[in-house]
Amino acid sequence: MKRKKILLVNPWIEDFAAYDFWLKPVGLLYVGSYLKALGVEVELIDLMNRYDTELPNYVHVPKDKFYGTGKFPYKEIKKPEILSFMPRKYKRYGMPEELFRKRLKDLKNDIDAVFVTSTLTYWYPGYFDTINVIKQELSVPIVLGGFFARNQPHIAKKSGVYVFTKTDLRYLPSFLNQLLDWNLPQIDKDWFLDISPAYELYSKIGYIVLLTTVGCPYRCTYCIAHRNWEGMKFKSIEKIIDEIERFSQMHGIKDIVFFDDAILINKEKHFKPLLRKIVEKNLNKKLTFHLPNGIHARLLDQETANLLYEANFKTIKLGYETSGKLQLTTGGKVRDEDIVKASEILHNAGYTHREVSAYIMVNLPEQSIDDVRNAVDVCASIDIDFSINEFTPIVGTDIWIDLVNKGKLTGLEDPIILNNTVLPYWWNNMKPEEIHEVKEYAKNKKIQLGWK
Ligand code: B12
Ligand code: SF4
Repeated sequence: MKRKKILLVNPWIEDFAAYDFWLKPVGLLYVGSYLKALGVEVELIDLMNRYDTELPNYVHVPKDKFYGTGKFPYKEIKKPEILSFMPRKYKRYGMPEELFRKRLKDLKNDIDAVFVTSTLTYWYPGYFDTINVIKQELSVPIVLGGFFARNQPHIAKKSGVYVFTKTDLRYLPSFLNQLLDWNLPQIDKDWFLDISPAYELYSKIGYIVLLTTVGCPYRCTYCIAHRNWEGMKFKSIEKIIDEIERFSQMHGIKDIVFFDDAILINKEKHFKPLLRKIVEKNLNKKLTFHLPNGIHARLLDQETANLLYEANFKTIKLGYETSGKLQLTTGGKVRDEDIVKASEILHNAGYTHREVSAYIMVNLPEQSIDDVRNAVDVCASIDIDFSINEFTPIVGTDIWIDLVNKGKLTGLEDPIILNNTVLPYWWNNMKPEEIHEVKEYAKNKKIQLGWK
């Protein structure tokens, strides 16, 4: 029987700014393992892997900053026409095109199809440029999947390739059988619960990103998470520990990062036992752990915080988003008092502002500058760090639907202009100067506190 082989590609990011704050194409790596379980061979080209050993032969790779994070190599490129009004430079981050083409040439005739992943919707020019290079080098079917493909399938199709919009990978065998005239069987495996991301496909990486759950039971109006997954899934503690041990040894890395949307849900049965196991197995002695995706302040208790500290968690982000009335109207996941309480609990456990930081959003509809300033003041007064992120309306969220109903968006905007950096330059909400001012306010606050 002829062997079957698929190439996985993590595409370029094209944007005004990007930083490797622990980015790994976890979804694509799950797809890789699922394909292997179906008897398909897989190979990976990750254009965003700063640790790729061939990269320094082609481009200057900036040194790591902290815990395996760092700046991507980049090249300035022409802005898409629709962004010509933007007073900033547009860049392609990741592997130089020359090296990408060389890798593809090396593979020629040896693969049956290429799978390209996607995340943020407004990064699609990078996905399309990646696909164009693949089309020029290989003449096999190309499939685009991931969040962008799922959220914006009609735009994804403009790439001229096949689009896969499901999250349940049970649909993969029939999809491939139809596409490639194969005869793959259905397998009795859950893509998330029974399978691990295929980190063995890398020869060198700087950290491992894992998911212990998928989904979120909250319904925040600005977030798509609850529409992204059907219900919640919790991976077994044994499997998570196995992934941590196996992949950290395989790659000799120290940093383990969790991408979960709601890791504290069901904490008595899920996260606490996981933390206890990490300590019991002494993994905290050789590894550091990070939670860069905001956790739920209200769900934190003293025991969890103590366990986090003992288990050597070094980055803890709290989802704060805003102060003021919007806290309730956007879904009520957190109030000021929850953040204050979480901070107390974390300080009791031994944490400081060096490890704990809150995400604050700016430019939310109906948010005032004072809501943002107050949120900064609350964090500063309780000794937790803060970062200000610009809001972006995600198609399909309640906020987006409301904005369309109120005529504040047409609903047909090109995702490129929904980029959070671009939004203030055309959208009639906060002005770029106001956003700049509030960011300066936050910066000065850190200087006053001696944190900068
Ligand atoms: C990690 C993450 C990030 C990381 C890295 C993103 C990356 N490139 O990896 C970082 C920190 C950079 C990030 C930033 C932001 N993010 Co983010 N992020 C996520 C997050 C939490 C996880 C992504 C993930 O790994 N999912 C898990 C995997 C398993 O899912 P998946 O990739 O979809 O894969 C599945 C399928 O799609 C399929 N699949 C995947 N690829 C392929 C390919 C093929 C060929 C096939 C067949 C199948 C397939 O297989 C998997 C199994 O089902 C998602 C939320 C979520 N839970 O998905 C938000 C999410 C993507 N981010 C979001 C947002 C809003 C942001 C920010 C804009 C937030 C902000 N305001 O600052 C910023 C962007 C700032 C910037 N300019 O950089 C939104 C989407 C926004 C949008 N318009 O696209 C999401 C959906 C979160 C949300 N709750 O609303 N984010
Ligand atoms: S913002 Fe967080 S809590 Fe709210 S729905 Fe999204 S993932 Fe869940």
